[in-house]
Amino acid sequence: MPLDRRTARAALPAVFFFLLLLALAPSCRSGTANRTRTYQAIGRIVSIAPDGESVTIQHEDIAGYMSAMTMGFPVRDPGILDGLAPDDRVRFELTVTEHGLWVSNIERIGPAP
Ligand SMILES: [Cu+2]
Repeated sequence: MPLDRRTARAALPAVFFFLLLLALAPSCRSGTANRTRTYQAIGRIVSIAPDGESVTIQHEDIAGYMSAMTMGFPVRDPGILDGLAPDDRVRFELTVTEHGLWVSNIERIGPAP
């Protein structure tokens, strides 16, 4: 009996370590598989693809993500470009995942200066 109790006590750290792994595993998995970030940006529409599935924007610096440049962005919902035209000054939201990036929201804030 005393021997069994000592064995059980010796096993406790291993049991706690195992429980700790169990507790951490799910958060690790969701942390790597579902890493979605969004960024708010300002820019000027240069052109809109005829199919409405991409928009080229001359954007200002996007803090923590990319510096100012002119580039094309995919759009997953072409409807968000309705009513927008080249030279519109826009505020837009960029969604970035490990599978790509796209404009997830965009609104006109005035004509280009
Ligand atoms: Cu860019």
